[in-house]
Amino acid sequence: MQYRTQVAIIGAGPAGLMLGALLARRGIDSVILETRSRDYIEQRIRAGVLEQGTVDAMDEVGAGARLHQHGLVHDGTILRFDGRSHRIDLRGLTGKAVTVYSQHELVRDLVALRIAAGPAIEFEVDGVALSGIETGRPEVRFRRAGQDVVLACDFIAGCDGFHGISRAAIPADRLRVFEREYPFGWLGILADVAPSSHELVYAYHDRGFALLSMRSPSVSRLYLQCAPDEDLARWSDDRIWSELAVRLAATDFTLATGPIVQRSVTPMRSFVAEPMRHGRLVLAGDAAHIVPPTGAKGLNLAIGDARLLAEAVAAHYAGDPSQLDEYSDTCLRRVWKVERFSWWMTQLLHRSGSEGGAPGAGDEFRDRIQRAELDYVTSSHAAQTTLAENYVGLPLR
Ligand code: FAS
Ligand code: PHB
Repeated sequence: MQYRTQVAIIGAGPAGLMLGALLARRGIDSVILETRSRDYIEQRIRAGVLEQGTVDAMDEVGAGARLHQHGLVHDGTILRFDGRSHRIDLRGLTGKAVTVYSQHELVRDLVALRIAAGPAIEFEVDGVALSGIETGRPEVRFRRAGQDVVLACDFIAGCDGFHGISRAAIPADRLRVFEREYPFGWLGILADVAPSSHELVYAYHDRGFALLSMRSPSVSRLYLQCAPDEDLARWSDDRIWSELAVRLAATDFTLATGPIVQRSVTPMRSFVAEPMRHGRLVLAGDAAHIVPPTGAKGLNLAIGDARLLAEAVAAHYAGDPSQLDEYSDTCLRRVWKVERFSWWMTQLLHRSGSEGGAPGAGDEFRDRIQRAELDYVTSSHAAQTTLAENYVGLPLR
């Protein structure tokens, strides 16, 4: 079978779904190809904090109703160390806030919007292969229900995440990769218990980093620093809760516990692939870059790419190819700033040598620098403004 569209989008994650929705708003036809099922992508627990730009994009495409109904607007966030809490007044410092809303809910909203409007999402495809990206007539071949399909298109948007196939379609002698793997990861839990803080708490502790986040007034999301290959079997519910209680301890604070309904270990890396365009292939989201989750940027960076790419593709069809020619450079200028912030937040808050949860023989010089940085950030208006303007989201350009 063969058919055609203007933009073939590989991947139905936040980048691909937002790109498809923004293109549809501009009258541009697209088809989204997804290897997983609808149920699978709508239940995949990942990020939880949306920048204002992401909220604005959801409103622009008409998918913001549930987000405004269930999202939790946060005007501040808390840094905690030595048992003391230091609130960063995001709204007071920047005039902006962030919204706590699960990534899988955002995916659900965008899938529902797309299916209601009609344009195709081909779920559970396999054997996806790109060809002709250096010509004016690229094609995507894939199998759906055992049938071979050829999708002809003008552009291919590689939105298939870090483990997708699109990045590899760029010739190795044209692709430059920049990468840093961190010597720790996050053990994350989802628990049926009301969050013990109204705002997120980022805790620096001798035993390692901990984060108190949330998904709703009755569901908590918490993380603790661990080894990148931590064995979850070594962590009973009691051990998780008691370690979180130690790391999050503060005066006038009690960590409420409850049933843990989901747990996972996520390793951490910083990764950037350049360029984000080769011929008729353009990359967006995790297909091109990864940030450690400390700064809550991965999802938001993916949406930012989709917003820039939709504008560039629309300009191309309106006769102006310049934005598409500049797409990679425009994206990468913002990507590297967000990589820097995510790296900085990660270095600030994670202890060296304490991956196993007990103070190890870490780097004492680095520990003193961390302590000085924390003292500086929590005592300087300028430093807090810098943290806040990155945390609420940098401008697209
Ligand atoms: P995604 O990976 O979300 O989506 C890519 C899609 O492409 C997937 O649905 C995949 O099934 C599909 N696909 C892959 N190969 C394909 C192929 N060959 N053909 C068709 N489809 C294909 N970010 C935060 O901000 N905060 C967090 O706390 C956080 N936690 C995370 C935890 C985990 C375990 C992971 C993996 C990521 C986390 N992230 C977090 C980052 C995450 O939110 C990503 O930044 C975000 O999902 C990026 O969106 P996409 O670029 O759309 O990629
Ligand atoms: C989350 O709720 O998943 C979350 C929140 C803030 C972060 C990272 C993850 O910095």
